[in-house]
Amino acid sequence: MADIKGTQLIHEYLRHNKKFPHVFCAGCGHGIVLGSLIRSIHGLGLAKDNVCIVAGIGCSGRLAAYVDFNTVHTTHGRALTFATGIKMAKPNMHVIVVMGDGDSMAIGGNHLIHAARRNIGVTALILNNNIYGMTGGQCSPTTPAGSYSMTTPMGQMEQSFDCVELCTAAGANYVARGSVFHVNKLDSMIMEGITNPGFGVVEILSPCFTQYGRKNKFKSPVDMYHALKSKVTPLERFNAIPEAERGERVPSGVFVKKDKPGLEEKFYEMAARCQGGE
Ligand SMILES: Cc1ncc(C[n+]2csc(CCOP(=O)(O)OP(=O)(O)O)c2C)c(N)n1
Ligand code: SF4
Repeated sequence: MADIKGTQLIHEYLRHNKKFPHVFCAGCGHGIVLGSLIRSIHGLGLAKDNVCIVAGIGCSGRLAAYVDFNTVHTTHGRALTFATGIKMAKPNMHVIVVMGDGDSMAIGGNHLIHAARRNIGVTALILNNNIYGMTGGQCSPTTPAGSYSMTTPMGQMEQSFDCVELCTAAGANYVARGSVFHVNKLDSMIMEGITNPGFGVVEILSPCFTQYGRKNKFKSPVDMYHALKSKVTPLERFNAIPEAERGERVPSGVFVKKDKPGLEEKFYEMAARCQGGE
């Protein structure tokens, strides 16, 4: 495809005549992820017909509606099940799943674990805003201990999931964590997640000022982005800091990169063996 950039990219990849204006609040990180996803797909030179975006329900789930690829907007927590079916039926399709932290790790937590265990060849983008954005700010499995939400007015008492550790332990081939403040790195993580075989997960820290920030002493969306900038620390630098001094810092980078064949590769290889009478 010709070398197009900026707004030309938007015209090329968005369903601009059908689905706009978009629903995202001012300062929402999810729109930045949308831009990163488009740049990554364009950067890899993938044909639109060969890409399928599968989304669950939530503000994050709306991304699928805006882009001009094959798209499926599924039920809450079930995006990975639809994606698994699509990938098994069409192994050459690039299947990219977009989920929120609630969608992927609460109602869809079981599917996330088993997609990683099976190492199905899809790429999961987990837009982690630490809250249920769309439904009014209830706490999610990643709401940090002590922080406030609609359902934890005195502060969250439970410990939260670490998405990277969860997906690593469950067996995913590619596990990375990026943020919407560091978009160039995010673009390369998404590209690597798409091209690496097997199950790829990119956790993306994406602020929600409306439902999380306002309750947790952030003055503005900009304030949240400043906090994100100071918190996110490249993995090597993070590891060099003594544990007692890490404070609020969150490591970012590529945590796992393996090349085990995806489930669909193993399945079609077995099918060929069966048809060959072996
Ligand atoms: C089976 C089912 N349960 C609950 C809901 C209500 N619901 C819609 S979106 C959502 C949470 C969204 O939060 P998250 O996945 O973190 O995404 P965000 O909106 O923050 O991007 C919930 C609970 C639903 N649509 N379907
Ligand atoms: S509620 Fe939060 S996640 Fe949803 S669009 Fe607004 S800022 Fe984004």
